[in-house]
Amino acid sequence: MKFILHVVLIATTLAIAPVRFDRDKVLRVKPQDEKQANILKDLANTNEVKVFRRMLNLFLLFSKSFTEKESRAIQSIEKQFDVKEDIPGRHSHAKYNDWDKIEAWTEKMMYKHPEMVFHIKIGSTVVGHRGAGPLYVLKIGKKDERRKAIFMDCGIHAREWVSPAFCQWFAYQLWKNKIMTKLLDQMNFYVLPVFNVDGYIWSRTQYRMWRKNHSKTRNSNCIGTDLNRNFNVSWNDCDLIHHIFCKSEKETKAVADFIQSHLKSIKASSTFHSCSQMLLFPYGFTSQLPPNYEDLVKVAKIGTDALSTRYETHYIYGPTASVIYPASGISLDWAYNLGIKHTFSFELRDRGKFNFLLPESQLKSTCKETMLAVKFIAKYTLNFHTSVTEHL
Ligand code: 0X9
Ligand code: ZN
Repeated sequence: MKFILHVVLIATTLAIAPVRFDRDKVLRVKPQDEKQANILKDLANTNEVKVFRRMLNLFLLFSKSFTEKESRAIQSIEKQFDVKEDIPGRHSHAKYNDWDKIEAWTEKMMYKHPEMVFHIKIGSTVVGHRGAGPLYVLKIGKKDERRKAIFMDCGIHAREWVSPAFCQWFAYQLWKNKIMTKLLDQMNFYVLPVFNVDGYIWSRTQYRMWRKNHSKTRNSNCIGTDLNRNFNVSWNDCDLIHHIFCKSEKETKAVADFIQSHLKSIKASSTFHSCSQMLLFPYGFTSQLPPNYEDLVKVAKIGTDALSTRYETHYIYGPTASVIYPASGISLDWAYNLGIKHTFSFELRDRGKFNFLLPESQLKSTCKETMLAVKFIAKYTLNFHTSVTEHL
């Protein structure tokens, strides 16, 4: 069993200077017995492990000497912690694009396919780059509002860069891929390329491992709320713990309002995260199984089988609470409780090596394999709802 711990030694930074990771270390540690494994498990369960220099010896005690290959992998992870300046150049589907490029890309999509791509302003970012900006969902498909539709969102968690990259790839593939073009004849897609724009900008420019949005939390000096704990589902206890309230965030409210107002047409939804190669479905807030559990298992099984045919990437699937961990306020459960009975959540590549720092070299292959699962879910949803309507 291997764990990667990123060890933030001391980050002394000026308030607005990007957080540097030059003196940080990434340790790949192989526990030698159960006791060591348990200590590491506890540490790995925290989102971020901050360890001061004098404690480093404790970790080094556990670590074996690394092979050359492992050391190279570690160096490559360490390099990625360096926050880069905005990279000049064009938008690319093989790269992690900055927000500016993604914004410009959505405009371009509209101009390129004026009959099929529409901007829908659902709200605004809180901080933005140059002040708050609009938050757009791309409606892809024919104008008809009554058509069956799938809602997809990417980038709810700032540091999971592969997720917005997938939404961009998906939209681009709709015209490249015959099956997708055929699906577009019959259904629409609502694509939110970056849910958490402010967080994404922060992660791109200041702090690579940022997860939440960038709003000021009520009654606290903390910045940021986890948008995937902010949906109105199973909120009684969370209220007391986090001193925030459900749908407190502008982004959550914008997305929730949009989905609610399009509920007649939205038949399925998928949210894209990284990492750990999982296809999850409800519930996260309880260990009870959802009423259409068998159906969801079937879709998840075929979807992940399809995904693995391309590069043999292995996914596990199942209810969120048991497969990953119990969590309240997640978008997946909220959408399900609203009546969208085919709601899935992808935790994209990888599992355990690069984690949130998936190299760009893996971007295309990740997107290509994910498309296979998404295509299956879309086809399944369409058939399911067509046959349901036919039998009414
Ligand atoms: O903690 C989360 O919000 C998700 N894991 S992540 O590492 N991407 O942060 C899991 C929550 C439930 N599953 C999803 N909605 N993906
Ligand atoms: Zn996530």
